[in-house]
Amino acid sequence: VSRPIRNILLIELFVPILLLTLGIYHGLMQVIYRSGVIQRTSVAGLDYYQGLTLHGVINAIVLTTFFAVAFGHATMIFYTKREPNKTATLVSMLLMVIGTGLAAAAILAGKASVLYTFYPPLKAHPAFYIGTAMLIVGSWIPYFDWVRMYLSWKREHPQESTPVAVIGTLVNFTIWFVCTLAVAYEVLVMLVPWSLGWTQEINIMLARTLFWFFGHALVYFWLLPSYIMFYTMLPKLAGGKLYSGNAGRIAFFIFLILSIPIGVHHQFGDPSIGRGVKLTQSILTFGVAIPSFITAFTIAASLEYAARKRGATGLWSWIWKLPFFRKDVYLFGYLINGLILFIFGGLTGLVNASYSLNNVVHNTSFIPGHFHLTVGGPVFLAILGMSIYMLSQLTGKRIYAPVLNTIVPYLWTVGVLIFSAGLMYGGLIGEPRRTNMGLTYLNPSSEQFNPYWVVSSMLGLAGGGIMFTAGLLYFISFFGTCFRRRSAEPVIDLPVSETLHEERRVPLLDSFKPWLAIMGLIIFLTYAPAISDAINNTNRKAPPYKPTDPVPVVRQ
Ligand code: HAS
Ligand code: HEM
Repeated sequence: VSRPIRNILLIELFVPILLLTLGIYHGLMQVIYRSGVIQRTSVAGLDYYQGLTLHGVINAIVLTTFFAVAFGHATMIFYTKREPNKTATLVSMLLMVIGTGLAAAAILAGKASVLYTFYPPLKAHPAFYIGTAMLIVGSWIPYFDWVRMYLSWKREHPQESTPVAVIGTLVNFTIWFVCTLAVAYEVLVMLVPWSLGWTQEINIMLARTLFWFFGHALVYFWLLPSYIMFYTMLPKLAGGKLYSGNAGRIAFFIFLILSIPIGVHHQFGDPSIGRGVKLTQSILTFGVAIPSFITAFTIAASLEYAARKRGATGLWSWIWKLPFFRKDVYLFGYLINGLILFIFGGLTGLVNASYSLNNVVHNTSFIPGHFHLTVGGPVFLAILGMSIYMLSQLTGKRIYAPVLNTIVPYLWTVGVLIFSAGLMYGGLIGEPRRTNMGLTYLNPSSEQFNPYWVVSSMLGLAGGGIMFTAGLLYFISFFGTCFRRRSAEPVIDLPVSETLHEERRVPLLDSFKPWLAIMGLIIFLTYAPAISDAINNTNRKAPPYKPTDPVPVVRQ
């Protein structure tokens, strides 16, 4: 890989991990505020919602987008043996870095405490919206370049099946491109003019519907790079082979058609959207769990094969033959822990997707419990593991403190399990999300004090503390590696799992066109009525709230 591209990739890995230090600090602050250990509206000049916004935006939007682009480049370069266009790659990186800077400046200045979902009625400074739009547009540019690289590779290899990693990357960025069109409309046509004061009114239901068109597809945009690693690297790291490459191809194409038309499952409680749309999108949500079940069985079979190849016997005891805690295959530790967390993340997702159960858990701390097991599980661990792996390869430097790096994913997993168990237990007994509970529910001198939420929020605090510690150990290893001397030539060399069986090329699994057509059709059928409902049924009003008090303001 040429030097300019290498340097751009390194910037795309370094900038978000540097910002992550702030993101992880605010994770710790969140558990401290929530558990009532402090009863204040702000700490170190940053207020509660400002911190929550920094936490969500940095961890879930900035880190994930930068990583998807950097990892996408690495995958496409490695598998197609072609380089991306240098100018396009540079422009994309600059747009992403400047956009992130603008958005971060607006949040740090206290002018954009709108949370990572940023829909109205919360209003931010235009710099926040423009910065976010630049980050998104910057991430589109490589997509078009990769399509070019793929087509050129395909012309040379017409009879070969497209590698699973290439299908995964292109599927992921197609989902991203289509879903971000809705949020681009929301930001540029609705939010920016409103925030500049050019328009006085805004259709909140339409803005929310456009946001969630993007919002749940966004979670699969976070997840798919991890899935690429599970299929194409994990079996090799475990010492075995991938049970089926075509299973992976099917899984990615199902994600392509079902990631977007399910966003309304975040709006089961929104009065404007009709029951028919909610029922349809609820059913499709169960459909989008299918590729994850396919993945669970395929990867479990691949791991079992690897363990038996190493001489394992017994129905379950083969698990212990896997290379846990091995410094030289630390990436295995990051990926397997992510999978273990995802068993619980996936099951809780299915709870959320069930319309009647959603009424119990919506807007409670059950939801952050769920998503720290998903975005904070397989997604975050794969990002950490692969970022340090790529850093080490692209700089030719050996990893600093490899023992710390090896235990990070295990410590993180213990932390998340305790943290999420606390939040989800709390959610089931009514504990709210996005609430500075130290001011009210967990402040014994407040008349809103609720002793039932002490245990759950303390579990959140204990788990969060362990997660924070794991984060610190990772930073030592990551930044320590940056400051080492080069000891090898820089390369991009990804682990590649062979498939267990000889696989024929299946034309349907090697062409994007039919899947794109189905994708367009389903999106149209599910979202035309949702958007029409959002435009036409907007006359129901919600009560106003103050940011310091979870109880609605009563108008006299
Ligand atoms: Fe979700 C809310 C439903 C997956 C993230 N989700 C959220 C929010 C986030 C999020 C951030 O239907 C909150 C948004 C907000 O701020 O309001 N989610 C689902 C469903 C799935 C799902 C059905 N979510 C994810 C993923 C995320 C994510 C992935 C991030 C990356 N989610 C919902 C719903 C809501 C929601 C509702 C709205 C709730 C509300 O009311 O607000 C499915 O995709 C899950 C399918 C997954 C599985 C698991 C398969 C298991 C695997 C592991 C196998 C393990 C092995 C290891 C092989 C069925 C693949 C073996 C081990 C050895 C040692 C051998
Ligand atoms: C929200 C803790 C790491 C993504 C939260 C909340 C807590 C928390 C307590 C607020 C829940 C609420 O009141 O609604 C932590 C701790 C972490 C950590 C202790 C580690 C030290 C992460 C990571 C990610 C992440 C690594 C993603 C990669 C999010 C998101 C939100 C959130 C998206 C929602 C923000 C919002 O509601 O606007 N976190 N977290 N967190 N966290 Fe984390």
